[in-house]
Amino acid sequence: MKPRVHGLYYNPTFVTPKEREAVVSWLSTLRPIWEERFSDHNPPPEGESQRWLLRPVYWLGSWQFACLNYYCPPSGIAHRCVKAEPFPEVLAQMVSKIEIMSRKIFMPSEVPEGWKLNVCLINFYGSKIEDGKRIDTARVGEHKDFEPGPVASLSLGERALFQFVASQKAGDPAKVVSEQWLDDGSLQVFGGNRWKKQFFHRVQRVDRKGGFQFPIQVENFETRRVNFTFRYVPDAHVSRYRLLPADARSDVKRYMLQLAAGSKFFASELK
Ligand SMILES: O=C(O)CCC(=O)C(=O)O
Repeated sequence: MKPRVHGLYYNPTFVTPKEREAVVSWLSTLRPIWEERFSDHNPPPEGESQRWLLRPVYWLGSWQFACLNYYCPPSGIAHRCVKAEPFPEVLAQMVSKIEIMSRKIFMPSEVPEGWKLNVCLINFYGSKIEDGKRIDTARVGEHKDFEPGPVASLSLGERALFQFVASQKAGDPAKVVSEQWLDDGSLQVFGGNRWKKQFFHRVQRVDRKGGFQFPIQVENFETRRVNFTFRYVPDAHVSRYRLLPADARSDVKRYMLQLAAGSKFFASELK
């Protein structure tokens, strides 16, 4: 893997053709869901309104439902990560390699005790089809990933323009401090203060030139890129659905039911 600067690594050809084939075939068995940002017990704050996320998602390891708010230690840890399915073998093997590599690349102080890549957010990028029209939703606004330690990102499909940005004073556009086109089959790993804590990151746009399309089971959506971000959440911060407080259980029940329709794991969590 080629270091660009300390804490930011990119390998354009990390995924082998055999791994890629296995991942794409496994992806076609998933039923990603669309989530709404808020819920009955977590309504939109003053000045904001309910909204759908821009894209369908699937989480492995533990699920961070948007309406329970995302994992954000040290204050936002309770009841935000709900036990989800384990990684399929092909991802588990790639993750083991990434963990070994990351431990060599990062300084010990940048890798928290107990760190392992035990959570994965799978984002599906493409176009929503509404009334016969295609609406491109392939982007992510600037944000930070608050899970501790390095984050690893695997990309499949159309290349995406990924940027780290520094926030400016109110009203000024964010300043781009680093950018990288993330190619089909690539791995990006970022960690340390600068890339995790100081700067935000975003996906500015996703190309169309490669002609990629994934047969994903989501109605009214065409997927041209899939991204996997692997993160670390301590096991002690992951709740079983049945042990969530009643309000949280009620807010996410509809998603659990949708997931249960396509997953034995979620069906058994609901029993
Ligand atoms: O799609 C990507 O490359 C990045 C996704 C991302 O920023 C995230 O999942 O936090």
